[in-house]
Amino acid sequence: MHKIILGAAIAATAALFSTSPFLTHAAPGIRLVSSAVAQTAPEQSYKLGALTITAPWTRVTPKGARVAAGYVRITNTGAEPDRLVGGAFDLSARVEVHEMSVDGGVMRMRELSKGLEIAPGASVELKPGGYHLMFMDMKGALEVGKPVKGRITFEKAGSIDVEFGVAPLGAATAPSGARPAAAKPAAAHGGGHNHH
Ligand SMILES: [Cu+2]
Repeated sequence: MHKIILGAAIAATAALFSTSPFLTHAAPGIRLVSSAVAQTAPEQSYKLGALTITAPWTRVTPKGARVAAGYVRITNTGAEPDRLVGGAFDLSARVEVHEMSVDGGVMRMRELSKGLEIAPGASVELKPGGYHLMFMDMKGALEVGKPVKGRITFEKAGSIDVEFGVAPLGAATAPSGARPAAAKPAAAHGGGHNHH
């Protein structure tokens, strides 16, 4: 059994990442099939002070996974740095800010206990294989097309409520409706509404 050890660096080989039900990150070079990329919809964008939060998304996890990852692009148009320090996610007990990197061919994931700096003028993208929000102790399953409400929290700017679009298992990019590449003006809605 593989266990997620909180607070410790988590290492696994790239091969393990493709098969373990407890890991949610696809290794670079491993491209799982992602369908439904043809739709176009405006990206979701949120303003919080000098910060723009664009296209929050997550993806379906393997059966039995206890964690999921959240991705988003954050742009700081202000003159002061801020820090992404966490957030909330309706299907998880708590949210951490993590960094994933490859060290000698081994993928490692660690919590950024002081958060992730968003420098003035910088645009930081949380994406598979890099920085991400980690949704700990998941208490429900993600389903494609059913966005999940959550919150993103910064040290200075405070918190903003967002909706995370849900992409298929192994998807490398945001689902339609939360897709950064759409590069269209922000709209109030995206990805449809499925409240239950
Ligand atoms: Cu993580």
